[in-house]
Amino acid sequence: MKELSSENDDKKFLIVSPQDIKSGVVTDKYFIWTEKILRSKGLNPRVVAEITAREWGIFSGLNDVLSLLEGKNVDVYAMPEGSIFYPNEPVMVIEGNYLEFARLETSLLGFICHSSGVSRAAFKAKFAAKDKKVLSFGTRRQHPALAAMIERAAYIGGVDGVSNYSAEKYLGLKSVGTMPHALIICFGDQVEAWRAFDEVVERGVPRIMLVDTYCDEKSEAIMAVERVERVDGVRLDTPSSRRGDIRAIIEEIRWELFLRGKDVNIVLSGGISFEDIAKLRDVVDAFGVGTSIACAKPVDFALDLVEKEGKAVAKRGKFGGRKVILRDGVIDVVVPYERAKDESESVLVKVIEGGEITKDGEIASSMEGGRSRALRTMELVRDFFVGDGRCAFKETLKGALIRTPDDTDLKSLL
Ligand code: PCP
Repeated sequence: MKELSSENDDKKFLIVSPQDIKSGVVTDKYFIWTEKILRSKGLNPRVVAEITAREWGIFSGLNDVLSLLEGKNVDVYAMPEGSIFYPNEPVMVIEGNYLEFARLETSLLGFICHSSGVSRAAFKAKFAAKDKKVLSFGTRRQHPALAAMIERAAYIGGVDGVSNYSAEKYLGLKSVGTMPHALIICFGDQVEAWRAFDEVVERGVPRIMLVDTYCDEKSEAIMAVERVERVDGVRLDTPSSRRGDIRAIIEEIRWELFLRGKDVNIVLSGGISFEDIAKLRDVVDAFGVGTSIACAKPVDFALDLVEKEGKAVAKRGKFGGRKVILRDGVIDVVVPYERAKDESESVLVKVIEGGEITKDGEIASSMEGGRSRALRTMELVRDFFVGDGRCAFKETLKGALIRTPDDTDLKSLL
């Protein structure tokens, strides 16, 4: 089969090629049969497809969807990246003849399910950390071909820094980090390793010394500040691998450093959960988070046909007809397209017109724009929970869907 041959066949890694994604080789077999059946019966209806999830999240991955759908004869509307979305709200709408995009559904959903899942996790981590820093340390937990995608999604979700070096090349983001245990073991002496780091690494990089390789975290933290010329912080990588009360250990370390007049930062990493962040943010300055962000549960987006030849349709369990989302801060009202007074107010913007990416599409898929949007949303969600949660939509149409941060699981991380 010609379409299944790949230019990656002679490469060392099992990674599907961008061309195979774009052309729809990366699809589920049932779409191949669907295409064959519809073509043989001369069916190719004009449809409106909506992409919705049953859960809330932070939307990202639009950049790759635009690359996927560019050149297809469709119009696409989408939420800008970094937007919060709630259950049953369309994050994207595709209008066109079904066969134009049918077999791309698998890759399209894959792009946004994974990326938005990572963005949501990063958002939760940063929401829990408040003014303390969150660093994405988890690309080693996933396939390396996904490293830049994961760091981009984490950055959009609100992390303060990403550790994968490829982010510099692929995203233009400066990568961050501390030091591995392997460096200390290579020296066989933690003080020598710390001093070497201080001597060799560029001056602009914070000196965060890893203090749990050979001895107790407190002894090594004291050793670091007393024996190394410049120390900006210490990293404890042990909360999940050691018994004991990590909060008590951190408080002891802070006291000892305070006693010595060394006001250095505490960085905590190793199996950190969102709940750990919320509980420890008062004694920790930065959290290095791996699995909880990089291996986040994907969002359960589905693509459904909601209109066929101009008529509202829906399968069981879905809301039929094209919709408009009206947003006030972080409170949404979803109304039928025909009932919306002013379409321009919709959260969904036209990102592709007749196969061409629009100016709005470029803006909506900007990484920095997405991150600013998510960070602004974080503050609005916080205000919603500490305020009266008032809905400014005074008159909503009967039957409209109203969604607020109460539809998320963020309250427990306040
Ligand atoms: C890595 C790093 C972070 C870990 C991964 C974050 O640890 O030090 O603490 O991932 P997690 O949240 O999934 O635990 P190691 O692989 O132990 O590497 P090293 O010893 O070099 O720090």
